[in-house]
Amino acid sequence: MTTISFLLVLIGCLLQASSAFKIASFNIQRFSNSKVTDVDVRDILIQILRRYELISVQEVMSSDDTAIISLVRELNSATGSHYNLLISDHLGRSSYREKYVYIYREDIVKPTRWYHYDDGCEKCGADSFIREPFVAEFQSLTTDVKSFVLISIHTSPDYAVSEVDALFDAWEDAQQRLLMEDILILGDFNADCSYVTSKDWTRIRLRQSGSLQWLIGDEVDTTVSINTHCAYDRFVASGTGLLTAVLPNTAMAFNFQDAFGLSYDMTKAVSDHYPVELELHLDPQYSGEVFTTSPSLGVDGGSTNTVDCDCTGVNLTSCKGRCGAYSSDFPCHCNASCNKYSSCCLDYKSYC
Ligand SMILES: [Ca+2]
Ligand SMILES: [Ca+2]
Repeated sequence: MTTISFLLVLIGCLLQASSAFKIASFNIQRFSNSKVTDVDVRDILIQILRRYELISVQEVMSSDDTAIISLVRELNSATGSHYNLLISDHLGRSSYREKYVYIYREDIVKPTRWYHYDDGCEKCGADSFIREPFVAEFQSLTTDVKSFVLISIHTSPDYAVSEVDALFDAWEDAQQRLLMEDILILGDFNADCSYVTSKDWTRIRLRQSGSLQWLIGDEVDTTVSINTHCAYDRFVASGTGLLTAVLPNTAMAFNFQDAFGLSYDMTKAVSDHYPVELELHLDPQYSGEVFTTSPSLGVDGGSTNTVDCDCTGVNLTSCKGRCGAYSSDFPCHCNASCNKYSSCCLDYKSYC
């Protein structure tokens, strides 16, 4: 090989490693093995995921991880890149549960610390989230901002207002716990249309805080359906390092139906959501250094705080701070269907 062609190959490798750094959040509606065994759906998912260096995926359904791991394996074989994945606990208050998954280009970005946000005592109905946020700090080689924290969330539509508000507590907790200000809260907030209306914003601290920037506006449509125009999926960011690293006008929904020229039915078979994406400024000094990649796929994200909590001081006959609470042990309930069964606590309407 001549020196010039060697240099071209080297430059090509560097360009491949550093041409862009995009982060996405994608609710892959009820993701399970059926979306991997359907080759058309799987290939579209791969075309979407390969656009990004780091993706937060929501609505991963099964307790075993074979479906999402096999998707990432296919992604790696299609792209020649090395993606790995960090997988949360199976989260929910009933038999219906979901996982959060971070998929990341392991050679240039890797998770360094992670945990499930401790959202209070589920046993007393005093916890804030149906699926507590999954928090992970990442170290990134190619970007200007060298480390940042992602907080993934998929809110309950019924309690989107209180859960989006409670993300403020998860954000403050992450700042204290990780001593980091550069934080991106991302996911399916259900923060629009009938779940969060314009009058609700005044009582949502995450929206009112001057320290946080909402990068996906209320006018954006993140839904595939032609019948809905809702900005459910969001990015909310803090910290000067991260905020200055986000390239202007890159935070948007990725309409993969238009981009790939898909039929409406094919698009809906992939998901009812578009991903939202943003791009980070690259480090002009990036030397080409890479992280060692792991021979195995799938990193266990650990589990929720299982330390037994007690209900001392919790008023089980009130819905104050207990929206969504349901258990056969409770004298009355605060969940969305309590009206139907005439089992609501007396103050349900004023709090939930
Ligand atoms: Ca919870
Ligand atoms: Ca729509």
